Amino acid sequence: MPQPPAALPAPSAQAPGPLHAEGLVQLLTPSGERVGDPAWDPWVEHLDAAALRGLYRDMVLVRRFDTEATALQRQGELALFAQALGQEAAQVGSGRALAPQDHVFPSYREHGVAHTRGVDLADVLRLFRGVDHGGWDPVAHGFHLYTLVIGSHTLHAVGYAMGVQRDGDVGTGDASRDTAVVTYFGDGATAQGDVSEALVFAAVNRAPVVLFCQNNQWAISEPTTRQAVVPIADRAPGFGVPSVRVDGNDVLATYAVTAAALERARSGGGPTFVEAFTYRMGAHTTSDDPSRYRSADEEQHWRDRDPIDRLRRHLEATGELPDAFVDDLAHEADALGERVRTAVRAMGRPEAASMFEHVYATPHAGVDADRAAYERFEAAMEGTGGPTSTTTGTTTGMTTGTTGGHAR
Ligand SMILES: Cc1ncc(C[n+]2csc(CCOP(=O)(O)OP(=O)(O)O)c2C)c(N)n1
Ligand SMILES: [Mg+2]
Repeated sequence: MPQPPAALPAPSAQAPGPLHAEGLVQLLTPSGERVGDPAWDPWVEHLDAAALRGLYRDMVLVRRFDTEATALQRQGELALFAQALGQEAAQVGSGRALAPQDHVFPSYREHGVAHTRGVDLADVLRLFRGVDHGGWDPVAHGFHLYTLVIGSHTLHAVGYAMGVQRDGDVGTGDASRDTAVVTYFGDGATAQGDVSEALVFAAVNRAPVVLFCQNNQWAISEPTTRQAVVPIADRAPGFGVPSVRVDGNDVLATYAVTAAALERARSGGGPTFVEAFTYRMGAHTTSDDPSRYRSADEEQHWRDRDPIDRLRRHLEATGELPDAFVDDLAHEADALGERVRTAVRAMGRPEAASMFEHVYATPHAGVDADRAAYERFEAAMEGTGGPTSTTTGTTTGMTTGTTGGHAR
């Protein structure tokens, strides 16, 4: 039996595992100290103290939203909720690097990015309440609808980026025209075939796309070590897509690497893969109980590296976080919480027949047949006391429990 050549080392000998944190791009240490990096400093040097406070405000508001939405689910007002808790720096830093004309394809916990795209966070909860397929206008915000089919939207993003390229909106040198596309997905998603296909199409077409992976170290109960044996970012160069690993709990560093990747895309330089190394501090969703598969010590380790605390420490150390700002922000967060609660409770029930709308942009025989069958069913139920769209609506999936049997 021939032996494999000794020159072929085992994968684990080629690179450290997917959870190693050495060599991440970092501009703020966990204690809030600004560290210089000649390669990345130029991308953030225009951010003055007011801009940093703006990033801090974004993160505080997004976290308040997260807490409020989780409470609403526990009160039975939402069917399900997926927290962004712990990922605020990855999302706000990257989101604030975008230009108005850029277009984002998120997965389902990108509330921080939604906020930076001007989406009313209350509207994000329409989907989680089960009263809407989306909740906002993707074109108006350059922010596509949430996608729950893991990894599928990375293909949509690359396809959209190829469209942008064919429209001639890349590499013109006009800063208000050149456009980049960003797709957000998780560490677990990188094990899906769709993401590999997206990388192939992005590379060979030199698509103006940034593939932004939030490695939050968990795919529900599966750790990243079950998805990869090398750092996830190391995969991309094999497809011909350059990659960068960044400290995802450092809002400045995620801003810098995303700004650079976006600029590369807009100028016609092609795709970039960003791995933001972060931690999902909450449960996967409100249907999950992480204490069943990870330790309290691990959770504490990452609480000590909270992305919001990091920027707060920096602003405090530099004397740039006045009490008045903190007080105003606390009031603003309270008002946001109140507004979200009121808005959610006021969301009406859709007509059941509306489920057939917006499935396709153009008329579709299959959807028409489904609608007709549904209408026949409703007509047959008329007067029987059985289900009709006005008596049961489509919110029957709404439960007060923590495990309502919803797809997760
Ligand atoms: C194609 C597909 N397979 C499985 C699922 C079930 N599922 C929902 S979330 C999830 C884990 C995703 O983990 P990751 O990509 O790391 O994203 P995260 O939730 O950590 O943000 C899985 C397997 C799904 N929604 N879609
Ligand atoms: Mg994950």
